[in-house]
Amino acid sequence: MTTATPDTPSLAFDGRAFINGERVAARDGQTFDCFSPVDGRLLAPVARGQAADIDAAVAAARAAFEDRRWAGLAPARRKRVMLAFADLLLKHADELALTETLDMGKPVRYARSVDVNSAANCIRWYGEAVDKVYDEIAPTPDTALALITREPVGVVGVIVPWNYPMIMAAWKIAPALAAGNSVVLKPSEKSPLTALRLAELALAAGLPPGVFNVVPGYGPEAGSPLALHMDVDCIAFTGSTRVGKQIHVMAGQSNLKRAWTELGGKSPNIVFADCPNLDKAVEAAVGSIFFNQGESCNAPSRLFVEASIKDAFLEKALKLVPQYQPGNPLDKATVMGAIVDKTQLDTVLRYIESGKKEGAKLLAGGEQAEPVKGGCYVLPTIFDGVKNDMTIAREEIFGPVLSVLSFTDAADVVRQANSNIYGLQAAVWTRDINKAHGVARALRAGTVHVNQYDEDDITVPFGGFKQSGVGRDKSLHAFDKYTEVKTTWIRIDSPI
Ligand code: TXE
Repeated sequence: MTTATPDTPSLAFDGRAFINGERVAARDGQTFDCFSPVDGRLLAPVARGQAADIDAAVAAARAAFEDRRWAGLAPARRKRVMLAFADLLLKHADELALTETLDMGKPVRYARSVDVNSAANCIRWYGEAVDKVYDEIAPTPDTALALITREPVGVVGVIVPWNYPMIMAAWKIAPALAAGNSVVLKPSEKSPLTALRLAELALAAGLPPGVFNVVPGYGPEAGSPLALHMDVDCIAFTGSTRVGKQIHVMAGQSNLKRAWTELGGKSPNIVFADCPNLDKAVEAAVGSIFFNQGESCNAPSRLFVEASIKDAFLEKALKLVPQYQPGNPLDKATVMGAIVDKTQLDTVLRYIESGKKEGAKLLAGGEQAEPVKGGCYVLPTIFDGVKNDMTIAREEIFGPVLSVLSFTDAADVVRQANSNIYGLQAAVWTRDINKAHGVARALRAGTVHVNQYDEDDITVPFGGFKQSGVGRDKSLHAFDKYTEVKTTWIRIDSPI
């Protein structure tokens, strides 16, 4: 199936699965149609993977792991393959960015500058780590040597969502592959196309067949068989808290595979009256909730502004809203694109209605838009007067909807911020160093930002407290998920 846009070349999408180094149809030949949220166009029929396809992919991954065709290579060689893989992403950057945009609706400028670059950088970073991370020797008595080594866990199942399809895949496959594992990846049924290309590029870079397999399909049909599989040693998941809980159950019901989950968020962004730079705080608050159409697990969706500066803050915020009007994601000037599909669009609109019904005050947006006919768009939306127990303050909306709340003092805002099931990220804006440290320490979140919300780097761990999940992506901490720690005792009968 090919598709063309006025200023881009036509693209042909291959929706077949990728198993053992080859493109294959689903075992029973079934497909599902992959549509673009940009304008509703059909992009490709995609293999509708089911248990039999997962079995085939896991068997290929297991065979590759057992004969050590990847883990057995010298670390310097594995590093070279991963660096070549990262280079190939950059070589195909325009194609990958356009595919991501058509598949899930984000503006092509960010698909190119953020998604492709971050995914390539992540693969390069873990590739570099392959021949730089050392194991340990325990401080035991002279009579023995105890080696503490990390070994690949085996076959890693990866299930990713649709909001950052390439980046989420890279955060998991890069450390898993760098540690010597084999991988079976199930992308979201809403955005399967770039993952399939990643597998082709990895093979072209020299990754042996069978080491990285991709099976597209629906969650219950392809995701569950992967999470339940008796020959999968680890399952790494990013998605909703609802399904994340099932992933841990499935791991327990089957072979007690290691289960790691990166789930939802309702991140509090706390602005005190002594915020050092109000304009910056406003830009960060507005820009970060509307980036990626609000479809980010770490979006600062609860904005707490100290009562004495709230009016001034909101006046500045409303002036920025017009910059975020949704536009055609294929247009390089667009900064807010399409919601991933009609189902998610309806979810976002339902939340907006609940905000109105429960008594929040709509300051901006609040309805669907149609910058491109047939696409899924919603206006950037701001609610003031939100109470922490309203649905729009409690639940993850995953759309461009900002809930503004107020507070009286540090103790009050920390209590409100923490009274939520999630604990992914948080931010605090103040020029008082004691308040910054005290509040940052009291916030139950995996990451806390102070006087900014934008810093991000592959060197820092990412993950949540509470129901935002278990485990950390990124940084060297990610190796904890994809390795087993082994102790080898060696007796030393010293002749001296
Ligand atoms: O997520 P799902 P959905 C949140 C966000 C969003 C909501 C629903 O609030 O509005 O979840 O999105 C696979 N066994 N996040 O429905 O269903 C599925 O095929 C195994 C936050 O897309 O969790 C996809 O590959 N796998 C989040 C992946 O799980 C199953 C990102 C995520 O889908 C499965 C996405 C099953 N039974 C949504 N059911 C974040 N943390 O960034 C589904 N899947």
